[in-house]
Amino acid sequence: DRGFDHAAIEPKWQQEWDKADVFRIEDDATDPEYVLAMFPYPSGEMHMGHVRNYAITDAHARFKRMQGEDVLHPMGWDSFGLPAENAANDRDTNPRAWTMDCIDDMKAQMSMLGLGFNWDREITTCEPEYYRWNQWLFQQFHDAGLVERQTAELNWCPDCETVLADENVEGEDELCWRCDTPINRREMDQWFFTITDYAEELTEDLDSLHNWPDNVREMQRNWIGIQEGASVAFELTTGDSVDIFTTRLDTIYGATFFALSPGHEVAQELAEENDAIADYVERVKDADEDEIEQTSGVFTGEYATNPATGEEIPVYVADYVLDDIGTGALYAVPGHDERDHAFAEEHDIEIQQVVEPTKDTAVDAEEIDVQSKAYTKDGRLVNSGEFDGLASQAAREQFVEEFDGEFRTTHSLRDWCISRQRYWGTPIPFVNCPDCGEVQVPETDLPVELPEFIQTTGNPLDAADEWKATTCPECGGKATRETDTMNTFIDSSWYFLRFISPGFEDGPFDTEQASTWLPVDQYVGGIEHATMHLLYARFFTKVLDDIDLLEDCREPFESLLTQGMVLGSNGNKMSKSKGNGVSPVRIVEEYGADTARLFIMEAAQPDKDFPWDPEGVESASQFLQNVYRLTTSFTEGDIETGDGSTVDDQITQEIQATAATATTEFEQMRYNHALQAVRDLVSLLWQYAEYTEPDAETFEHGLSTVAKLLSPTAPHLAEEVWQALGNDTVVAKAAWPAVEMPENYEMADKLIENTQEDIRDIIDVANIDDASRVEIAVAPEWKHRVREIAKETDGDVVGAVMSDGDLREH
Ligand code: ANZ
Ligand code: ZN
Repeated sequence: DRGFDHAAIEPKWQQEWDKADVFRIEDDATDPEYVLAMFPYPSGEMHMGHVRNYAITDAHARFKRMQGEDVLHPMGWDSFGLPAENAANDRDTNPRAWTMDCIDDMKAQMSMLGLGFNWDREITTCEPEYYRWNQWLFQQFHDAGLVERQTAELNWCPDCETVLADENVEGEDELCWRCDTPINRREMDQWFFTITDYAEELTEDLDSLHNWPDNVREMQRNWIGIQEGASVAFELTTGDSVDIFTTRLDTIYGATFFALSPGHEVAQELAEENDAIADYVERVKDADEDEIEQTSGVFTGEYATNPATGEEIPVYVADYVLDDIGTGALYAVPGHDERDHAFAEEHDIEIQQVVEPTKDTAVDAEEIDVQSKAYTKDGRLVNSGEFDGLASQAAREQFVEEFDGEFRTTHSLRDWCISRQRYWGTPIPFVNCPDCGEVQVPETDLPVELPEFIQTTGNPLDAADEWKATTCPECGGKATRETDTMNTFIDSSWYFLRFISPGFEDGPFDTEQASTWLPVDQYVGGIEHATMHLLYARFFTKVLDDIDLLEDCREPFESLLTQGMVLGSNGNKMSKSKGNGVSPVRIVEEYGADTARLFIMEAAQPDKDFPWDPEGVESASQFLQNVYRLTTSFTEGDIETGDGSTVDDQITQEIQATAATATTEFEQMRYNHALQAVRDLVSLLWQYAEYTEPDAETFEHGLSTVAKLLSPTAPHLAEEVWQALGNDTVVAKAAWPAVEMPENYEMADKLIENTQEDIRDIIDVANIDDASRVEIAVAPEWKHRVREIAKETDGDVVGAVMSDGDLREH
C-alpha cells in the first residue's frame, strides 16, 4: 500500500498550480530570477536527459520563487532542422505536421512531470512570428557589415545534383543517403556571419564568467584558439613580398625553408606556370582537415630571403600550411618545431639549432639533439648572431622592431557559415536579380514565409517554382528568391531574448525590458553545447549590444551548469540503439513524477554522470510514502502528542539546522546534499514520535518544514503534506523556511561571503554540516588571503589538508 495514489494526486496539483497562477511572471517585474533550460528539439519523445535538465531548472525556479523572487522559467521549441525533413520523407507527411505533433507529445510529457514553466511565454522557432525576426536580425547584421558571401566546400551528389548535409553523407565511403553514389566536394558561395571579428572579445570575456564551469571556458578558448605572435615580410625571388605569421619569432635565425599553403595567392600564381605545383595543389585541395598529408609538399624552384640572416631559403608549397590560419605562409624552423622537423627529414632540408635550454628549463643542454628531435620549448638564443644569449621571450619582443614586423594575433575560429540548402529553416531574406544582383527583401515584406513542402531529392525550395519567382525590390524586374535557409543555431542564438517579451511586435524583443532582465541568472544544459551554441549566443549578445538593440549587456548567461548524463544501469550511455533506455513516461506511470524527479536529484550532483538504478527509484518511492505515512499518522492522531517532551528544544534546533543546510545546498544546486538532510529530519521526526507526549506544534513545524524543503524536487507530494497540515493555499507559493542561523552559522556565512567577494578562484565551498566549520578549497596562492579574511570575520583557520593535490583550507 503506497498510502497515496500518484496517478490521482499529481494531475490534481498540476491543475491547482494553474488555478493559483503559481508560475506566472508579470512584465513589470523589475529584476526577476531568470532560470533557463536549453530548449529542446521536439523529437516527440522525452528522454532521461531532458527529465534531468528540467528537474534541475524547475527545482531552482521553485526554490527561488519560495524565497520571494519573481521567477522567469520559460520553455519553447527549437523546431527547425533537418531531422524533421527526414522524418517527413520517411513517413510521407510534411515537416510542419510532424513537428507540431511532436511538440504536442512532448508538452504533454512535460506536464505529466509537473514542471512549472511559463507556458504563456512559449515560443516555437518554426512559426513565422518567430522566424520573421531571424530574417530581420539577419538584415541588421548585414547592415552592420557582419554578413559576407564567402566560398565554402560542400558535399555534392553528382547523381542527385544536390548539396548534402553532413548527416546525409553515409559511411566511410561517403555515399549519398538517397542514391548511394559517392559524393564529392564543391566550392560554392555561401552566406557567412563574420564571428571572427569578435574572436578576441569572445576570448577575453571568458575571464569574467566566474560562474561557468572551467572546462566549458577552456573548450571555448581552444575553439577560438587565439594566438599571439608577429608577422614579418619575406622577399621572394618571384618578386613578391610575402607576410608570414609566427608565434616563435625568436627562432628566425633557424629558418631553413619557407612554405606556402596550397591556396596562397603566390602558390596559385606559381601553379599556373609549373605543372608539378599545379598537380600537387590539385591533389591536396579536396582533402579534409583530418586527411592533411603532414610531410607532403613540392619545391617551387624559388627562394625567400631571411631578413635576419640575409640567407636564401627554398620555398615549398605544403599541405600542412593551412589557407585560413595566419597569412597562409610561414618560415619553417625544423630544429624547434615538430611539423617542420618531419617535413625537413622527408625533404632532406638542413636542421639548425638556435635555442638552447637554460637552467630553469630543467633540461640538460647536453641532451638536446635537434637533428633527431625538435626542441620546442623556450630558452636562450644560440647561433643567432649578435643576439646569442638573449631569452626567447625578450627576443620575440625585440625582433618585431628589428625585422620590421608587427605584433599580430591570429585564431583558429572560422567565420560562421549559416547557409543551408534545405527546406525546414528560415528563408534568407534576399532575392537574386539578373540586373541588380543580391537585393534585400524590404522590411515591410517580412516574413518571407516557407511555401508548402515538396518531396524531392534536392532542396525543396529549389523545386518550389511559384514561390521562387518574384520581383526585384529595386528595379521591379523578374527575380528569384534566395533558396538557402539559415542554420538553426541562429534560432537558438537569441531565443532567451524572445522569452522576455514573447508577443512583442515592433522588433525581436523589447530592448529596455531585455536589458534589465538579462543576463539569464542560471542556464542549464548539456556539455555538447559548450562550443557552438554557447559561443554563437555570446556572439549575438555582443553584436546586439553594439547595434543598440541591447543596452550594456555583453554576456547572456551569468551562471552555467552543464548537467551530467543519465547512464544506463550498466553504466553506458542510455540510448535506444543500445536497448538500455528507460522511458520517462513509463517511470512516471509506474511510480509518479515525484519519484522520478527525486531519484534523479538524489542520485548525484547535477554536473556528474550517474547510472539509472532501479533500487534507487524504489528507495525514492519508499521515502515519499514514508513522508506521507508520517504526515497522516500525525494528522489522524496516531502519534500521541501532548504537553511536550524532554527533547522539544533539540528537535526545534534540528529542524532549523536542516532548513539552514538545505538552503545553502539549494543555493549551490547540490540537491543530493539538501535531500539527505531532509531524509535525516524525517527519520528524526519518527524517533520524536516515540517520545512521551511530543509537542504538537514542534511536530507540525517539522512536517511543514519537510513539505517546504521537498517542494522543489517532489512538488506534488509536498502539496499533499501541506494540505494535510491544514493549509488552504499551495506550498509552491509558501515562503521558504526562515533560516534562523545559529551564531556560528552567521560567522561561517560571513566568511564564505567575504571570501567569495574577494577571491576569484574558489575551487569549492564544501558542505557546512557542522555550523562551526566551513571548508573552502582555494588555489594555493590564495591561502594567505583566506587566513586574513578568517581573522577579519572573527573566524580562525583550524586546518589545512592536501586532497586530490589541491590545498584545502578549513
Ligand atoms: C616559426 C616557428 C618556429 C613556429 C618554431 C613554431 C615553432 P602553434 O605552433 O600551434 O603555436 N603557422 C603559421 N601559419 C600557419 C598556417 N597557415 N598553417 C599551419 N601552421 C602555421 O601555431 C603557430 C605556428 O604555426 C606559427 O609559428 C607557425 O610556425 C605555424 F620553432 O613560425 B611558427
Ligand atoms: Zn533588379
